[in-house]
Amino acid sequence: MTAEPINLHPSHHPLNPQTGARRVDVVVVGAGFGGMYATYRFREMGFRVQGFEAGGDVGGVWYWNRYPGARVDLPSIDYSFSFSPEIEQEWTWSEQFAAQPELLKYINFVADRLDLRRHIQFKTRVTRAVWDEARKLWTVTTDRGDTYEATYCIMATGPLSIPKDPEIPGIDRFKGQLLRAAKWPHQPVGFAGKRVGVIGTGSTGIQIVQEVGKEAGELFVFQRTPSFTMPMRNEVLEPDYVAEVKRNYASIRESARNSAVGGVRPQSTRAFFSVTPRQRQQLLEDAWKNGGLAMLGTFSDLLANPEANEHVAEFVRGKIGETVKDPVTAEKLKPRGYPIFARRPCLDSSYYETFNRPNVHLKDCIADPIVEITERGVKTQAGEVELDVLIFATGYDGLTGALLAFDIVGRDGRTMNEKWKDGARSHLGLMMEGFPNLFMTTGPNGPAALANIIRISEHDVDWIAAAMTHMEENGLSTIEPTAQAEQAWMDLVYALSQRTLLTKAKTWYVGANVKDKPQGLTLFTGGFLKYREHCAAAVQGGYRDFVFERAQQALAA
Ligand code: NA7
Repeated sequence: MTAEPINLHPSHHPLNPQTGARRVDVVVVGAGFGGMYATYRFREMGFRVQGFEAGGDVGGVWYWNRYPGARVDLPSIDYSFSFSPEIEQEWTWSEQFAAQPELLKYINFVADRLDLRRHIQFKTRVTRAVWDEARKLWTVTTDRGDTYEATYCIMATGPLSIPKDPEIPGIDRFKGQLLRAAKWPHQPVGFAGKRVGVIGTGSTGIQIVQEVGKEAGELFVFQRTPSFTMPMRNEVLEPDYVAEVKRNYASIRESARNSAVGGVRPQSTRAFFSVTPRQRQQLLEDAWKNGGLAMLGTFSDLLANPEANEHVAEFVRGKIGETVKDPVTAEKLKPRGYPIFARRPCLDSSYYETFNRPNVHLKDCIADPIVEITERGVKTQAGEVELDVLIFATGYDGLTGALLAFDIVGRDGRTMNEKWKDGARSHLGLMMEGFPNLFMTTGPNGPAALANIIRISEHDVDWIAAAMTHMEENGLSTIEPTAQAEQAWMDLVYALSQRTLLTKAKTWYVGANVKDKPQGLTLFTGGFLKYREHCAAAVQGGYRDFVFERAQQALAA
């Protein structure tokens, strides 16, 4: 990995002497996958681009999430940029599911290869973005006191970038080492001989537990809602396989773009009850053996038919029972009361086996709730667990958190917080009525979280690039969706959401993990391919769902 870049002051951008602001064409907020591609794409179009990133370098979640066991749960081949055939050929993945260090190495490789860092100011948070109606531009200010003026503002802030501490009193009191998965130290952390507690058993907690359980003196896993997790069955990628992939990248990407999940993995049109119980059992056994997210694709109706879903849930509970030796612990680990796959399905290599270790203890926070954090550890109703290290794997203010973390002020002084007070609204997950020239990548009401986020990011940036080209070619200064189009999209998102079981669990997908957050599934559940079709139709229809203003109407910026 390269050393973290020094904070660079982009003095090459012209200064507006009247406002004291630097003038650019495009501001990109965030330097994860979406922000990196946006920065590259818009630079290649000839725009002056300025990126801002809170982290010390590129990478987004993979910059921050350095906890032991952090690993992507989609195949690395899919979870990588597709826009550059050169990069596809030059980079070689070592594992089917890459671990965080390899992902970050890849991200750094791309940043170096495309010379992206000179456009990005790191360790800098955007604090405010205000639409200037007279001059038709965004004024963007940062926590370093910089001000920029930009024609276009791109929010590549990611759906999972604002980590959430648990709502437990006393966090500041803890005298041991407090670690947050999503802000993990850059230096290695040793657990040998230590009493370690982990709060949270989502994808993150599961990855941490199976790693730290091997090393810690004692590991206490504080579980409120158990997750369903399935075998990842990670593998080293053989050179022959990699060579075959490299020869076929174009068709692999094409299949991914034309799939519901934005990746190459089995999907089926077979309904669960269309085959005999024996065949069903065999198919589930095969999926369990194959690993990854194979099980979700085994039948077509697992997120639509509650009865089918429950059969699969029971199959996984059976596997938990077979793996975990202590029947009481096994029972507590078995998720009940919500459909399998309605929470993000997790993949593991030895999570359930970890509970067979004598040093690992499951603390059931439903039967015995956490009361507070103390100086010494975690106090539950039944008593205190003394700890040297306490790890929070307690999730994120997902989908909207990063966009509402600072002031975005659109037309007529209306803020995003006002616009979204009853829940996130957008058109195509890309734009909002009242916020001209402000674009989101992987935004709320798009398919973020339900499909490969890199495919979505690339798609969204390409869509935005096409809209900008349309504007430049036609002398247009602003673009904004109509209120009717936005409402129609929200109606569609809502109607589709009513057909899935995704609304039947308390998750970050529906905002249930954040106190006082408006509840609802602000995700497009029609699949990536359908999403792309809707976005393409908006363009092919001559942007009739959008209003534009002509450049001469704007005062000179
Ligand atoms: P998740 O999936 O939101 O999981 C957070 C976990 O933290 C979950 O088990 C929560 O239990 C638990 N939690 C939160 N607050 C508490 C308190 N106060 N007490 C006990 N337990 C608590 O976040 P992840 O980071 O694991 O995964 C996020 C995404 O990253 C994932 O979906 C993948 O897309 C990758 P709860 O469910 O609220 O009972």
